[in-house]
Order: sequence, then structure tokens, then C-alpha cells
Amino acid sequence: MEKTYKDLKDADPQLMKTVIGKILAKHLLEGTLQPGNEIGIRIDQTLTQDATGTVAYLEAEVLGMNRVKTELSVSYVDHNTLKMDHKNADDHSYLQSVAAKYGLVLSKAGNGICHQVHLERYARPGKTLLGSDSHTPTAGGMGSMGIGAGGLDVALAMGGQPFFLRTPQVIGVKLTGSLKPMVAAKDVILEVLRRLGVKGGVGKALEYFGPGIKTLTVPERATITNMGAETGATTSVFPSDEVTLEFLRTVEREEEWQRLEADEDAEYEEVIEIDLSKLVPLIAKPHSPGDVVPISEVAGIEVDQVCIGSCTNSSFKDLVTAAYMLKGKRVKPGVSLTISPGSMSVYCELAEHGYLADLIAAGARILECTCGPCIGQGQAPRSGAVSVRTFNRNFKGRSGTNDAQIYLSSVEAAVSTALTGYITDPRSMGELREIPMPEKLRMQSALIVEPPTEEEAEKVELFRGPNIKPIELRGELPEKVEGSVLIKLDDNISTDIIMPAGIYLGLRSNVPEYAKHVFEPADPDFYKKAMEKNGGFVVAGENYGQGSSREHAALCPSYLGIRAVIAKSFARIHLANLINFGIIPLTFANSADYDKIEPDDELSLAAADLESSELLLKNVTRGIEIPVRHTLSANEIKRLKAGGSLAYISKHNAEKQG
Ligand code: MIC
Ligand code: SF4
Repeated sequence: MEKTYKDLKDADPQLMKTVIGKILAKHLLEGTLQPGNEIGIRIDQTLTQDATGTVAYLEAEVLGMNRVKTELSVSYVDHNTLKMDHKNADDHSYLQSVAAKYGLVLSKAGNGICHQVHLERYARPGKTLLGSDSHTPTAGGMGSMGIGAGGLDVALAMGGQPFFLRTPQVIGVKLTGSLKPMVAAKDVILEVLRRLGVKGGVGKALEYFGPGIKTLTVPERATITNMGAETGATTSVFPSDEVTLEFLRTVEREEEWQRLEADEDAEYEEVIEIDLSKLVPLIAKPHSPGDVVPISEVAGIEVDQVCIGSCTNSSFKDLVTAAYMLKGKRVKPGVSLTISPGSMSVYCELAEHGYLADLIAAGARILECTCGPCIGQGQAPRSGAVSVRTFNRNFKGRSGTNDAQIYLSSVEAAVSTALTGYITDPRSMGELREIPMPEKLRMQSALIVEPPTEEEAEKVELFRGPNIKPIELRGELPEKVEGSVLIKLDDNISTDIIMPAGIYLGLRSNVPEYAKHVFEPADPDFYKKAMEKNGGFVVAGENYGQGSSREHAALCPSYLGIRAVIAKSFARIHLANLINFGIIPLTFANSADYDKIEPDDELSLAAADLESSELLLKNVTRGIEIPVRHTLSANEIKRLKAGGSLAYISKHNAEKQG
């Protein structure tokens, strides 16, 4: 039985009627449940993946990690599995030894993409899941509350600490009607993105309701909650109903079902209404998941590559759809089509029913069950190529090719495009016949490693390859924070620009080396400049740090001596990561003041002024003062002054021990 930890008399009564409010209430440990308020919640489950996991566990070691205190913690290996040299293999061995020592389940390379595997095997209605990956809300398709966070926050949650967040405003997304043939769940989330854009969800959470939800299966719901991350929303959740029960039956976990629905008289802060029967196939144009148009607007553009997979669209249904559409046909000779199954269970099932043969015979190249091309691990398109992908992100350069044009679509649209060789409205391909789904999706466990007993775990030695460097703690904030502006950036700067992944993924456990590539896509000389000037300031526009949860986008700039970022606004996870690593996040009180700072200007700020949420930033070069703001809580200010949360907590732990 779950306990209620907190007196809820001051909680927002409307919020308490929603699914999200109900889950938060059951897990509330600190604070009052009112939109905008900081709260601390209990975390039931955590997940990490290899690209963010090594640093999360290195941080957990700094914090004095013991056996995990959650109900379940899983360490997935899915992002970087190519093993081009020892670095990658060493990371995997470190993760395997950590899992054994501290009591985590390990999902080995090849077992599948963390979110797809978690949905199939572990996500449970009503639970909280914190993951060091921004697409953790995928579990919301099951009525679980998945939240993406930096690795340090996940490390703290594994140690039984509360997770702190601002209570989101809940937006209700009302679905009515049912999807027309060749229109998919992906089009639903693309429609949400078309309306909200890439920052419309910041500070908010999306909750789906209305008669239309009954027409969507759990994997379809998960496609929708997965890509809700692209709106900037804290989480996205569907209720847990008969459809959820049916899915749990398919994966033989029906005893884990519980009904979880909003009260009938629930009201949302805002409602977005989507009539599923009126939706048309949509597509996101380069280079933003928020740049969504009806596919008919871009139909006819010639395409070089089509990639199917990623945590958004790699379920059994997705890939059987591809097999049905490709059976007996041939991919256009000018197109390279790749398919990455979401999990080994999906992969096996495809093989068993003969679908794999249909895909292969049509000319599809089957990749491993990993993130693969989605995070630039292979399949970089040729220069200037057009690539249509069923993924969730198309930020410039993320594919590995800077001038490639990446479009995001449903599986139906992607397959249609692979068959014709140009962007194609799937409705022009005729109707798909009803796809029969198996009664059971058998879970394959050959690549899952359960942790040993506590006694055996004590004997486990942690494996540390030469590329795995310990995390250095940052010193306290000086009284005067001074330096020059090292870079000035536009709106919507993604973490793929701040800290590129792709070919550098092998450096995730080595901060000093990885830091050499900070801001490389925006300014190849950034590292040199930061070293010469001994750190400084970053200036940016709206929604700074959108996208990934990778804390390296704060950790590495912090290592280079970046002291503050002054932006028009921030993305949620990145804002938390900046605080964790001692970088002051400030916003302009008047957005127009963005024009009053130029690269190389000398800036100065008194650390003591942070006690007030409104303060003045001196532009010494121009002899002016610029009003800036922050939304930091007293606790966050303390942490920042100590050099970030990691420095603060380790100092406290050391003091406690004597
Ligand atoms: C992504 O999709 O950008 C990633 C790679 O999965 C990231 C995590 C990372 O950078 O390792 C995410 O979404 O958080
Ligand atoms: Fe992996 Fe791509 Fe999903 Fe990130 S978005 S977890 S890289 S599949």
C-alpha cells in the first residue's frame, strides 16, 4: 500500500482531481501542491542510460552511494553500443559492476531502448519514475508519471532523497473521435507540437482525457507521451483504464494494473481539444520538432534516407505496420531504409511471425535494438541529404551531418516515403488492412541481469577503465562574479549545440576531454576562448537548453569556468542541471535588454545580490546596469553559492561524518 506522506489540506483542489495531481499527492514529501510551488516527491523507480548513466553513478559515488533505496532502479545500455575502441566497452563494464554492487537491474546492450523496454517490463500505473533521459515521460502511456532529470537528481533519488520540482500547471488534452486510416498516434503529438511549439509546455504537464483515448493502445499513447518532452512539458500522462489492463495482459503483468482516472468534474488550467477524426498526416520540418505542417505541404521532396525506430516509434505495432506496408514491395533504389526495433522482445516477435523477413526482403536494413541514428550513432546522412525519420528530434547537426535536412513523421509516412523516394502522404498509398496483434508479447530476458544478493554484492569490485575520470567538485561562488561574454546565442539553443553527442558520445565519462567540445557547433573556438579567459558568461535567447537531459551541458561548461548564463528563458531540465553544477541561471527582466550585451563585454555581479530574485547585472564595458531575475529557491541559492548541488551535498555529508 502506498502511504500518503503529507497533509494535503492546502493543495490546489482542482489539481487534486487530475491524474497527475493524484500521483503527485500520493508521493508528496515536501511543499504544498499548488501550481508553481516547489515540491519534493518520493520516487518509486529510476532509470539511467549509458550516455548519462556513467556520470550519474560517478556522482552517486561522490555522494557515498549504497544499495539503491527505490522500489526499482534500472541501468540501461542503449545509446552507445558500437564499441569502436575500449572507451565504450569500459563504460559498459563500469555500469555492469555498479548495477551488481548497488542492486540495480541491468539491461545490456542489445536489449532495447530504455523507454520501450521500461514500458513493456516495468512501468506501472500510479508510480513515479525519474530517468536521466528527457523521454522518461514515455511511461505516461501506462499511467505512470515519468520525469526526465539530470543524473545527479537521479542519483539522489536512488539514495532515497526526494526529487524537487516546481508543481506543473496541468494542461488537459481532450481527444475525441478516432484516427482515420494512415493517420497515426505520431500525428497526435505532432499536432500538439504544432499548437504548443517547443517551449509551450515549459512549467506545465500534459494530461490526456476524453472519449478518444479509448481508441489508442498503450504503445500509441506512449508515442504521444514520449514526444511531449519536445514541448518542454515536465511530464505527460494518460489515465490507467481497460486499455492499460489489456496491454498489461499482453505482457503478462495484469496483476500490476490499477485504475487511475481523473474525477468526472476535474477541470484543467487550459484545455487543448483534438478531434482525432479530423487529423491529417503531419511532419516536422528541419530543424525543429515544433515546425509542424501537414505532410501535403512538403510532399514531393526527394529523399535519400528513411529511418524507422527510436523510443517514439519502435513498438511491435509500429514495426508490424512497416512490415505490412513493405511486404512484397521494394524500397526505392535511391533510398536507404533502416529499422531499429525498440526492444529484443519486439525483435523476437517480429522474427517469429515472419515480419522480419518481409522487412529484409523489401530492402530494409535492420539495426540493433538501440537509439542508433537518433543520437548520431551511425547512419549520418550524406552532405545535404534529406532524411525522413520516425524519431522525436531533428535539431541541426544531431544526425551527424550538419547540412542534412531531417524531417520527423509517423511510421506510415516514413514507409510510404521509402517506397516512392519522395515525401509522401501515406493516404495516397491506399488503406492498410487491419493489423492482427498477438495475444501475448513474450518478454525476452536473455540480456537482463538481475542484481546478486546483498552479501554477494559486497564482493563486487567496481570496474574503471582509463577513460573514466572522477567528477571534480567546483569551489564556492566568489563574492564578485566577473568575466567576459564568451558567446551570445539565439532562441531555442538545444543541448545538442551546447554539448554535442554523436561522435563524442565515447567521452561522456571523461569531463576534461568532453569539455573540449563545448559549443563546438556554434563556435569551434569556444574551448580555446574559455581557456584563455578562464571562464566567463553565456548570453542566450528563449528556451535555452531545450532537448536532452544530458547534464554534461552544464557539467562541462562549469568545468571550463562558466559562471552564469543570462537568457530570455530556460528549459526545465537544463535549468536544474545548471544549478546542480554551480552555474547561475538568470533571465532578463526586459527581453529587449538582450541587445545590450555583446560578445566580449565584461560583466560583473555580486553573489550577495542573489538573495533577492531581482538584481542588477553590470555591463562594465558599456557602463550600464541591466535588471535581471531568477526563480531560485532559498535552498537552490545555498547550493549555488557552495558551487552547485554536488559540491553542497558532499560538503554536508563530510561535515556530518565528522
Ligand atoms: C537525446 O535524445 O537527446 C538523449 C541522447 O537521449 C538525451 C540523453 C543524453 O544526452 O544522453 C536525452 O534525451 O535526455
Ligand atoms: Fe535514444 Fe533517441 Fe530516444 Fe534519446 S530520443 S532515448 S537518443 S531513441
